Parts: sequence; C-alpha cells; structure tokens
Amino acid sequence: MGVILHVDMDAFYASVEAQRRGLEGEPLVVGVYSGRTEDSGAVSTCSYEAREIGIHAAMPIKTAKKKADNSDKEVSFVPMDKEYYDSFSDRIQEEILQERAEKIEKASIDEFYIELKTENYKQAENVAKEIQASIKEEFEVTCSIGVGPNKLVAKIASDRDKPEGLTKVKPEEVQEFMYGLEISDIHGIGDRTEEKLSERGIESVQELAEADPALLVREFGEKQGLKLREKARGEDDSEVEESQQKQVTRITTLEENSRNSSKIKQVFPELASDIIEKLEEENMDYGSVQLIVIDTEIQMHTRSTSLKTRVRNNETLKEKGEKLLEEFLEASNSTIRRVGLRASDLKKRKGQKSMEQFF
Ligand code: DGT
Ligand code: CA
Repeated sequence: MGVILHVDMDAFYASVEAQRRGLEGEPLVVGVYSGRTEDSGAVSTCSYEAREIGIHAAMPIKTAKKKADNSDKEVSFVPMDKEYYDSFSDRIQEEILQERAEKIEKASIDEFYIELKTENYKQAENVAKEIQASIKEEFEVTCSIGVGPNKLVAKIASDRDKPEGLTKVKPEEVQEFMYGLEISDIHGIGDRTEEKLSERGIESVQELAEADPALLVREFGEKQGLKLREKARGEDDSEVEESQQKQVTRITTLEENSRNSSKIKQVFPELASDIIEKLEEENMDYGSVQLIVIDTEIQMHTRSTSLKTRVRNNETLKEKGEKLLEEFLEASNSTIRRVGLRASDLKKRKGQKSMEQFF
C-alpha cells in the first residue's frame, strides 16, 4: 500500500459561503433554520473567526446571535445550502484530487482519503502541499491534510493542525505520534468505551496499546477488543474504497419561470447531452435518473426513477426526465425557476472503450 492522505476541508460550509459572498476572513455562521421563528434553528458550522468569539456547531442560532452581539465584530448569518456545498465538494474531487490519486474515497462531504502510488514520504508531502495550494488557488477555500501509512493515522493527523495544517507521520513515527494523543482523539472510540476503559485503569493510548488482549476481549468481545488495541497502536489495514456511487448532474436556469412542461422540456436535450458526454469520458453507464427542480421560492425538489439495466443513452435520460417532470407538475403547484437532470447509480462499463477513446 502506498502512502495515504486524508484531506479535510476547513470550516467547510462556512468557507464556501465566505468565498461565495466575498466574506473571507470574517466571522460567518451557517445556520439550519427550522423556520418557526426568524432565529429558531442551530449552527451547522462557522468560520474560524466566528469560533474565536465562542460560536460552534450545533449551538442554537439565538445563542450564537447573543455571542455576536457581545463581540465588537460584524457576524454574518447565512442559511445552509447543502446542494451548493455538495457540488463544490464534487468539483474539488473531480478537478483537483482525482488526478493526483491512485485511489480516492469520499468519506463525507468534506473529507477524502487518497492513496498515492509512492511509498516516499517526502514525495507524498509535496503532493499534499500541491493539493492545498491548488484548492486555495482554484476554489479560494482551505483544507488540512494528514499524511500517514494508513487511513486511521492519516485521519487523526489531519485533525492535529487546523486550519491549513499539514501533519506527516512516517511509519517509524507512528508509535510516538499515537502515544502523544488522548484516547478520545482516536476516531471511533466513543465516550462509553473510554469510560469502560478508564474503569479498567486504562487511561492513556500507551496503556491501551500495551493492554492485555485477554482483558480487552473479555470486556468488549473478541472483535472490538482486539480492534481497540490495534487502533491505539496506529494499525489499520482497511482499504481506500473507491466510491462507485458517483453521479453526474447538470442544472440550468429557465429563460422565464414556468409551469409549462413543453417549454421546460426544451432544455432537456442539452442537459442530457452534457451528461452523456461526461459519462463517455468516464466510460460509465447509469442505472437511475433524477429530475431536479428549483422553484421560485428557491426550494429544491427531486424525483427519481430506476432503470432495469444500466445504459448510457441520451434518449432514456431525456424521456425519463420528461416523465418525472410531468409527474412533478401534476402533484405540485410550484412554479419552476431552474431545472436539472442527474444520472446516478453509475458503473464503469466493462470491456472495450468507446471508439472515440480508442483512437
Ligand atoms: P473543521 O473541519 O473543524 O475545520 O470544520 P468543519 O466545519 O469542516 O467541520 P466538519 O469537518 O466536522 O464537518 C464538515 C461539514 O459538515 C461542516 O462544514 C458543516 C457540516 N456539519 C458538521 N457538523 C454539523 C452539525 O452538527 N449540523 C449540521 N447541519 N451540519 C454539520
Ligand atoms: Ca472539515
């Protein structure tokens, strides 16, 4: 296995919103508003500048606003726009990370594991620096990266120095690195487990790494007991799993807001052929079609349908999209502002490549 990188975006939703609104370097809070009253809801995440005045994820918006009032800074509150962050994340993956990875796994909306071909840590560190610089230049947001011999160590390392950190742990440094942590720094060891360990006199990572396996097995069962000890030793043999569930989406804004299906459908041929072009490039077939509708209230609606077999064909995409549109308009009285199609449940086509790629 080559060296593993774990890339974790800094204050992700907040950084994306700051970039979008030209508010970089300022306190900004992304809220999930429940809509009951103007301020009901919770903080999804916030910029590091907002963290400095005591605001944090999951805090009620009301509390966050009080903190903002008590500081001398101007704090921006913006609503969460998950779809936008999703496509931002996909673009970072497609435009920056993919080409540098031997294998890549999207672990969450803002976290990626990358397996490199190289076994050389200096080279791996350079790739990490390059990724940080490119993301900053192309997308105007930052990330922290951990470099290590496996996913476990790389992930913990990416957390050590945030924002814009780069932490490298070579195989011969793993023990020292792990022993410098608290048990709670190790991902996947929860509060309950930590408590149980503490009851058994195991309070440090070193104590866990050197614990009697028989005792751990007795307490936590064979599988989990041994796993805990391995984690404390920084051992992890899990693979970087290339995600198969990719999708290709194209959305467009209508010339004018509409509920007229034959008018709306006019944009489908172009959306479909853009999607098919991308699938050609990737040599992939799709097994599911989605319609995406954004109404005049900026609400997003989706409808989807699965196919019996995977295909890569323009007509099916268009026809399924049209059918979903008819159904949507029948069931809803929204007026449509933007419309999109998505091909998902994708799979690489086996066998020969398309003629175009062949030549
Ligand atoms: P970081 O990694 O400490 O620099 O900060 P974030 O904001 O990137 O935090 P992370 O990596 O734990 O989560 C990634 C994104 O997931 C974050 O930007 C917003 C979202 N998120 C995290 N926690 C919550 C939460 O409690 N509620 C909601 N709605 N979203 C959350
Ligand atoms: Ca993050």
